[in-house]
Amino acid sequence: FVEVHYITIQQVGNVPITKGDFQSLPHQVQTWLAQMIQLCAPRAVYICDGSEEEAEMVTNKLVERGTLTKLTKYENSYICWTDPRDVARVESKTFIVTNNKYASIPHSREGVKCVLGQWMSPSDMKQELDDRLPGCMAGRMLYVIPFSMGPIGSPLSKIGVQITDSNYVLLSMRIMTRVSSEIWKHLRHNEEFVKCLHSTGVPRPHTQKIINNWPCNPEKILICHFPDIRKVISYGSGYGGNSLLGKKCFALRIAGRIAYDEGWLAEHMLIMSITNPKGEEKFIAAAFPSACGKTNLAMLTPTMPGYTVRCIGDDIAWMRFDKQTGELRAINPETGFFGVAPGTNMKTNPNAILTCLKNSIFTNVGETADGGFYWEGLENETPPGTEIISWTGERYKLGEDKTKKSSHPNARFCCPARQCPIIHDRWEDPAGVPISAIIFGGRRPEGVPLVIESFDWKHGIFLASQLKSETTAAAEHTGKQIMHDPFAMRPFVGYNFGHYIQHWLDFEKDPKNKLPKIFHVNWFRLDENKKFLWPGFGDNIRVLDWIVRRTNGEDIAEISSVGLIPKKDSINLQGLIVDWDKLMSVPKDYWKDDIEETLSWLDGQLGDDLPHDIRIQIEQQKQRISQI
Ligand code: GTP
Ligand code: SPV
Ligand code: MN
Repeated sequence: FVEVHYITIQQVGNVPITKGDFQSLPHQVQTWLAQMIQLCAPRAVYICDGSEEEAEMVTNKLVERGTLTKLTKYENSYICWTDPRDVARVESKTFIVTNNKYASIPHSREGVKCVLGQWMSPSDMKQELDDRLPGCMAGRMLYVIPFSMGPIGSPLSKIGVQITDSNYVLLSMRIMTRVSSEIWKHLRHNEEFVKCLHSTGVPRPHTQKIINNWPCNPEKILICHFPDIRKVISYGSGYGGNSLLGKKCFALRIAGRIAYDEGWLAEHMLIMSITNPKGEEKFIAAAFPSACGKTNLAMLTPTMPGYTVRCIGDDIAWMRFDKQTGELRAINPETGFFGVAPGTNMKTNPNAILTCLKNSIFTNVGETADGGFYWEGLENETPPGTEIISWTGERYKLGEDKTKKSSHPNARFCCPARQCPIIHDRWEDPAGVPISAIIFGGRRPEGVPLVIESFDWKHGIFLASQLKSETTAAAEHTGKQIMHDPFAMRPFVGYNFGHYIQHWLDFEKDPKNKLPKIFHVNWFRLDENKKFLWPGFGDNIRVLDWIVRRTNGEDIAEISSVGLIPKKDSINLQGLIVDWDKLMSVPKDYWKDDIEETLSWLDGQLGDDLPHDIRIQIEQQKQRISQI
């Protein structure tokens, strides 16, 4: 065991730079860093270079401290149990800050609480931050993480710099984004970068007890975005969506606003390709709310012979219409998967399991006595009697007590995308892949058929605007309520949602744009015994096949009051026992109520910001339903 002593060669104010050359950083970074160092008052500063040695040093430190435990069954993989109060995104503490309130949120009707983003004024936010940031890193190391969303140096990519006092965040950022000192070279020409400040909000000496060696400050969590100046400040939480700022904060909320300004799209979407038995490949993007099936669809193992699926991304897509060809080209700005662990197994998603067998971090899952991971869904792959240590530290033997839960329902694996057995060889292509179809979907236990195709672009945007889904453990909502989640972007949009919908509608105005077909899917419809009517997972290829054939113009759809639906027998159901009529029915009473409720919700939330085209769509849908 060799102890490394760093020689302090630089200081900012009276804070030593432990590693890295502050003076060689791009000027605009130095200026911002100097201010943040002074404000947060850390013990020292560590400028990350993205190297393996750096990761090893930080990992060892976290293992020594007990934040991470090595999983001896795999290579370079670790388990982490958080403070049980810090396990999901906190939407109620997430804000967008702009001078003009209505740049951030729509003009909701009087008395309606806007749930499509929360706004705070710059002066109120300043007060909140003044109460939190000064000295917030006292006694801790401040890490400076240069990262790129998208391939380094690509014209579609964006650069960020995250400051954090959490080394768990540093390790996770290394998996989820491209962290490298190369980044600095691309900033030299005064290039803009997204400023990301993160603190767990636990300066030393501690005034509160630290649970599980997981510093956090749940009472004071605040995640705020300043889209005008491309800045994010996150305080009090170490959980993924709150702390890995490249992900939802930057790649959706800030990038969404940049995309609005520049004429492209930043979406909560997976990107995948499907190759049919004839060898024809099509790319699709799909948006489902959190924990509603993106990762699973992006890497599905087809149950239909002759089909191949490849994965480009599982959570976020940046897309723009090519000026020359008019194609919609998509890139995945991330480099890793931060996926829902429970439910993932060799049957539902073997590719995810195979991706996370090395170089991975598992958060709030259970551990087996022989140093492996365990979560609900792995019952059939783990011998009964295996000793489990749950994420809350409880020990039990598998199969003995069915009430025991090994993992938090929002437990996550974090693993490098390049390890995915079906990662597409063009997944890092800076030019992106051409999208032929866009799918929206949610958890709809009732009334909503397996698949609907939109009549046209406007109707597709209406389908996306009326998206609803049962709430999941990915955020702090309790119970299973059906919630509106337009475009699967309710928690992630960084500007006025009315402008966002209009932005989508406007792509139709340029005749050069090759608009992809838009679909709505529902894997989650239940029968009267609360059993899924559709097997899902690998069998979803059957629906994707139908969708791809529709993009080729095959005559396999018929008109219903909610959109085009498959003609009977046009979806390959060979080998399945499904109740087609129940799965595909469009019950009049359900949809009559649904459209009324949708209108009242959209009108209440968006008021006069609800685009006129959507009001027309709603009227047309009402007409069609009345004619059933
Ligand atoms: P985020 O990472 O939170 O954005 O979630 P996600 O959209 O990637 O969801 P994910 O693929 O991780 O799925 C979440 C949960 O839905 C898991 O527990 C899955 O087992 C379950 N699930 C995914 N696909 C299907 C499906 O086709 N049918 C059914 N019944 N369940 C599914
Ligand atoms: C989601 O909640 O949609 C996620 C996980 O993908 S998080 O990184 O927490 O946002
Ligand atoms: Mn997500």
